[in-house]
Amino acid sequence: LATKKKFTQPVASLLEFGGVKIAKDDVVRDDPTNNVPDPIFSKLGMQLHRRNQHPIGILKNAIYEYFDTNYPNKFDKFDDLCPIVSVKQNFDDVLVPADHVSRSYNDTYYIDPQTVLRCHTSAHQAELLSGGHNHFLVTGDVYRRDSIDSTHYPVFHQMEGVRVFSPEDWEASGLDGTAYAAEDLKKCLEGLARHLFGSVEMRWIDAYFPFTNPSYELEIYFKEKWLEVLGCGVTEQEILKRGGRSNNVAWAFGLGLERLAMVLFDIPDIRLFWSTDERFTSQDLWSSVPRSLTYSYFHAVFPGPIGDQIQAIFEAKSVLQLFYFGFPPCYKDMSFWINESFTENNLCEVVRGVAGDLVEEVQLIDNFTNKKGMTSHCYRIAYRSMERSLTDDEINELQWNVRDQVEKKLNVVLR
Ligand code: FA5
Ligand code: MG
Repeated sequence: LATKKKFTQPVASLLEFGGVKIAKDDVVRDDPTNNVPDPIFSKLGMQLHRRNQHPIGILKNAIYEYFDTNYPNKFDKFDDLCPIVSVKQNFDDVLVPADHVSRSYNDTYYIDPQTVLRCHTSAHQAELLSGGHNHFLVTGDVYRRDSIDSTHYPVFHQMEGVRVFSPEDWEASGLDGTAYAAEDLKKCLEGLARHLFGSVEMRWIDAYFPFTNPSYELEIYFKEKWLEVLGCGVTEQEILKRGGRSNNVAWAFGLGLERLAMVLFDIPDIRLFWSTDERFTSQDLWSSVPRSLTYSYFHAVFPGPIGDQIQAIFEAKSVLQLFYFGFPPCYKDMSFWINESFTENNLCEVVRGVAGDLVEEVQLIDNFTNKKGMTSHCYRIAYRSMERSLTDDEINELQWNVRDQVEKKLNVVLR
């Protein structure tokens, strides 16, 4: 990458990462093989999961604690593996088929045709297995082109866990290796959920991943909805075989750390993890938040009348909503005729490029095809600052710019 000829900009626009250098999109904008925009580029290296006072770092440590207690000295931990990986690591090594949608430029950020921002921590499974690791946890930032709402963000954090078993582990149980691993996996993750939440309503859903079989997802009941928090399963034998473990069986999981932290700390919107507002980044707020929030905690942090006020709100809902929902959302609709190449992920990228974290949600609210076969979409964009009230002028200008950029970049016809 460092030698890529277009990367001849001043050092400030280059990012060096574990010996790998990459350039900002604005200096390689003429490179159609690079679809990493500036707002995403600027997240590289932030490593929220390595900040001990940040909710993501606190959660990582709480999960480590669970594994250290239940499996002393067993799991090797990695939290600074480079998020820039090869297509081979991200997809081929975990048996993602050549025609799988997740490989598309619509779903994944490419630095060049062979290099991506990892879209999951599973990208490191194969190399760690080949490196001789049998029990490991990998935590890192992962990147996906995705839709926009309160539980999806284009950069988020995952923790991967892998455990390899030997025949002696399952032979005594009377189960075959796969059934044994599946049972152990569910027990491990249910134990983790209890460690983090005490009691919480959860359910297992059958799922599909190219790298595990059987596969499951775990959902947790949060804000009147089931929220998917992790994927997992029994590792495909082919992966173990390539890693020199033909006689073994393994399980693997990938946790969405933001999703778990949202439930744990009652965080209403995923953008809050990136807030630089002191009220969110203050050590006091997070470092000693008890596992299950209590109003007395907030009373201690905010003494006096404000504590009373917060207590009242907290009794009704979460204290974070005091900040967050204190500011009103503003909705703007836009309709346009789409073309064949239109995708919602592309739209979301354009909207985020203009409005950044001021965009809360992009939602398709109307979709029809006329007699001539032209299809129109109407999207409703919710704008809301987490830190202040937006003015009408400000929102109108954002929407104006969004319309302009959508028209130019997506070649759609506004209605
Ligand atoms: C995976 O990424 C698999 N690699 C997980 C896995 C690992 C399965 C090992 C089997 C074995 P999935 O795409 O479902 O799976 O993502 C895993 C979790 O990441 C989800 O359950 C969710 O909690 C979280 N997640 C996914 N997309 C987003 C997003 N845009 N924003 C925030 N969290 C997300
Ligand atoms: Mg999933």
